[in-house]
Amino acid sequence: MSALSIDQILPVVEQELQSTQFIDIHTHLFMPSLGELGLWGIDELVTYHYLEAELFRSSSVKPDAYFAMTKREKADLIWRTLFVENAPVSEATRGVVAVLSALGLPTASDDLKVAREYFAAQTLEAHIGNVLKIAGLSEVVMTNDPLDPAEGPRWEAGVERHAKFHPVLRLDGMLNKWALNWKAIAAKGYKVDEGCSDAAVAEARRFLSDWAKRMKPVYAAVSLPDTFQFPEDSIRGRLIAGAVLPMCREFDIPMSLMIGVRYLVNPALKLAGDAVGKADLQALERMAVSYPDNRFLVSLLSRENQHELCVYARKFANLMLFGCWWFLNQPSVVEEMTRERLEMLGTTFIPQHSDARVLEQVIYKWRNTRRTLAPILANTFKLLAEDGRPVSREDIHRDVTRLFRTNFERWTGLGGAA
Ligand code: HDL
Ligand code: ZN
Repeated sequence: MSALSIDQILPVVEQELQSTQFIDIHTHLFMPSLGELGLWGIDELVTYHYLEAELFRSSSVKPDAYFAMTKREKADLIWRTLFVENAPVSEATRGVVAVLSALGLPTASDDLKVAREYFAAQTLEAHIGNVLKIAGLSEVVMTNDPLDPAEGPRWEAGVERHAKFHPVLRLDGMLNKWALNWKAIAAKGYKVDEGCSDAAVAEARRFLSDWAKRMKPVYAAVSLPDTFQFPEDSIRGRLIAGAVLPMCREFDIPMSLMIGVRYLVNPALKLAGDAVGKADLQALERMAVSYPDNRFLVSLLSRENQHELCVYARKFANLMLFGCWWFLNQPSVVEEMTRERLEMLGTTFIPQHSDARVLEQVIYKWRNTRRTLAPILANTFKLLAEDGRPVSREDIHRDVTRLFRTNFERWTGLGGAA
């Protein structure tokens, strides 16, 4: 394997990032057979909840008035306010510009007429293929909540699978909203009760096993508040210990814990109303040490939790860090997080996921990831070369593949990876 000169390392890193097809391990995208749950096109891009939050800072419109508008009215207002009357310099607004540019559409129009005509002319299957190709993705991982009344019945009726979309058994409806949802589980023939007795926990496990057989998820997942504690003599604590983790072991799938959300701090903003809080990671420590036969994917929402999460990943090989989640997914924070992860964990983590809710967002989210990470990865390899170990293109290819594919494939068994 020929050693690269210091000056060759950055261009080779950029080439390997560009030529490697990534797996997007957490999105809110849906395979075509799940119908209108799947969001795509300019009106969905422009009314993304990140942009709705930014609208209210630049417009006199009040949330109630805004949410009473039609989708097109909302998009026209956001476009005018954030893209015409102001320069779209935030991460989320610039992302829409990057998508329009990548699709050869005007990026500085006064209205959305041309973009709407373009998307209206697309057929979804071909458009999905084109978008994933531009984004450099071989496949994406979905978020599928069996207790979502808009989605659960579709899976129960039977849905056509899609090779580029992998399901995830999302458990917020069960773990965070038992009081709201236990009757829906009971209505399906599972003998559960409001207080979630031991018998109910066993039935909840049967419910999860039945869904794991139906959905064949690559992992199970839940988002958790900043106040999350474990173990905990609560409905959530008992369901995690008695139903979720045993099901994950039974089906040999990881459990994804996304911790640190402060839900609806501003309810008027609806999906845009959540904020962030620093979590007590001793809950994660106790879960990792108590369940050595469970594998965990972990993403934390607070920047202040990131360094200690790297320490915990060094202590527990059954923890796999992933992503710069939500309020962390901007270059200034991604750079800090990725550098400390490389320094403390080498390539034993998954640097990013898109969290895309609208199909075309993967274009900008992965363009930004490649652009931000290239100099960071190049610097990592330059330091290695300067410290006396020659670096080859093969090294860089293998490590980029590990970061953005192999780590996830091994963790989930995707593609038969051991
Ligand atoms: O719970 C989650 O999966 C979060 O990613 C939320 O969906 C959040 O609203 C979001 O879209 N973050 O990007
Ligand atoms: Zn998400």
